[in-house]
Amino acid sequence: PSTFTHEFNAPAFKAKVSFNTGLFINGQFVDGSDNTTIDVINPTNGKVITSVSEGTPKDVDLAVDAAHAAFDTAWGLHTPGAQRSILMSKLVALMEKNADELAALEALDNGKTFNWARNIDVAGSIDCIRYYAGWADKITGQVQETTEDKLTYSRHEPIGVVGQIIPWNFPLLMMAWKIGPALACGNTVVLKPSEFTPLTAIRMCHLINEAGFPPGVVNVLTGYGNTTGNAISSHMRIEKVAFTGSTIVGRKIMEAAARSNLKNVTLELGGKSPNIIFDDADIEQAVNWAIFGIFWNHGQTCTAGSRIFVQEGIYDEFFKRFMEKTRSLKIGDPFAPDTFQGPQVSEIQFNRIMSYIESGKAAGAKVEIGGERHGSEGYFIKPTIFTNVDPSMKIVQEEIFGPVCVLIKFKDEEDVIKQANDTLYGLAAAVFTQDLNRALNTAHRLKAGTAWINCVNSFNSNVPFGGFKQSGIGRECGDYALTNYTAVKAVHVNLGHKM
Ligand code: TXE
Repeated sequence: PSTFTHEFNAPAFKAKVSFNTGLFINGQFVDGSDNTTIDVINPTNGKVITSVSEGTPKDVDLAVDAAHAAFDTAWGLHTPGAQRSILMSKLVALMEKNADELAALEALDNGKTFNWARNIDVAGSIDCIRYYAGWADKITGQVQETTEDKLTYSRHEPIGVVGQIIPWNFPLLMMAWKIGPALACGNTVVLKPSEFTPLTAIRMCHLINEAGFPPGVVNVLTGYGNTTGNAISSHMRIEKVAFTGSTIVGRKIMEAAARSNLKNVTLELGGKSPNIIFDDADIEQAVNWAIFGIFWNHGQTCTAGSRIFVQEGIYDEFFKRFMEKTRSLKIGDPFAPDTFQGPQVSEIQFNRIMSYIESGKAAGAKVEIGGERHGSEGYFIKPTIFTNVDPSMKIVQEEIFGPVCVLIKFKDEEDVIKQANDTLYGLAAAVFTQDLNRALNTAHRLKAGTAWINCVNSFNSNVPFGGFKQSGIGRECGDYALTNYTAVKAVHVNLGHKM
């Protein structure tokens, strides 16, 4: 397989990085069976960074074979939880050792800033694997009291080979959220990163080998969704699939699972999250969080607070400050220390977002700031604020997944809760107020899997995450995720009951 080599020369990271970029099957880096490759593009300038092997359905079969062999001999019921925990902790130590490199790869490949990548993506991934390393030796069933001549208990067994398909917006973090609970519970993994951002997943495979995981426990196939991804979701010998990505593809995953072997499905999908700011909010904090809510990660966050509802009494002041702060955001090189926003991930996403912006303009919404590309090369889009919107507009209903928000004035609690819940999504919601009753009442009435009070886009490895409505099925993170990766078996032992 080919080798990726890059000389980083950023203030925070100066180093020459080089590693193999093949498919990772049974602990080896190999070419795809068709010998084809996928170009990896640098979103700051549209140029090719490197190319990686392209997986095919045949490669998925090979990876599934390796994962089954590992499950049957070296992992699953063959490795005590404590041993899994030790290996996962070794991986954590290696991730810490290579944290700057992982952050630099993420910045290069995805376009997010090195600082955010280091402090959120990489730090969060390390925290996640550490958290699940702690669970690996604490996964137990229960004893059920039945009758005195019988012993009945349940075992929480690993499922077997699990498939995981992840997106490009948080490449490393989504890998950690997926492999963390799967490995802790004793499953073996066939994972496909996004074709747009494969580099950190490949680098992780090197660290997985270095940590000493048995070959075949983790297999990573770079490849496209409709081939490699579809081969995973429709595979007859994969018992569970976990997916993060668009709602459209989420449906396809579920259909493929239903048509093949009825594998378990968990889905983490899109959102159109409301961010509600009441008159009594701490205005400076509300502005700062609202900025972070929508513009952080270039709006490419499933929980992005893309619909900002501001109460009448505070609206004009909020608007003024929100505009000022938006104007001050620095867009540019992800490796420059003061950059807040880098490029969108790909040309496809750039075009998609620009067409949403055009649709907003055509429908009569007002662009208060932004609404156009930044610079002349790469996929940069200026932070964009729309006002004068109505609920029928696409920019109010659909997930844009870019630095674009709509600002909507509201009257009172009833009014805003009705509007906030008027969406087919239900991933997250935020409310800003100093009134405790109002904060909790509103948080409880919002139809969303996460409700933030006086903050936005805040995550913890031990807190469940997932969507209501069409934002998904199942919960990741916390002990909730363990149930996605265990099969419960009831064992009945006859202690003397005669027939
Ligand atoms: O996502 P896809 P795309 C949303 C966001 C964005 C839109 C499109 O609104 O604008 O999706 O992004 C794999 N069978 N989110 O098209 O296609 C694909 O290869 C199996 C929200 O890039 O859903 C990749 O690995 N797999 C989101 C993964 O699915 C398939 C994050 C996600 O890509 C497949 C990303 C198929 N038929 C996008 N087709 C979030 N919830 O955070 C594609 N894939």
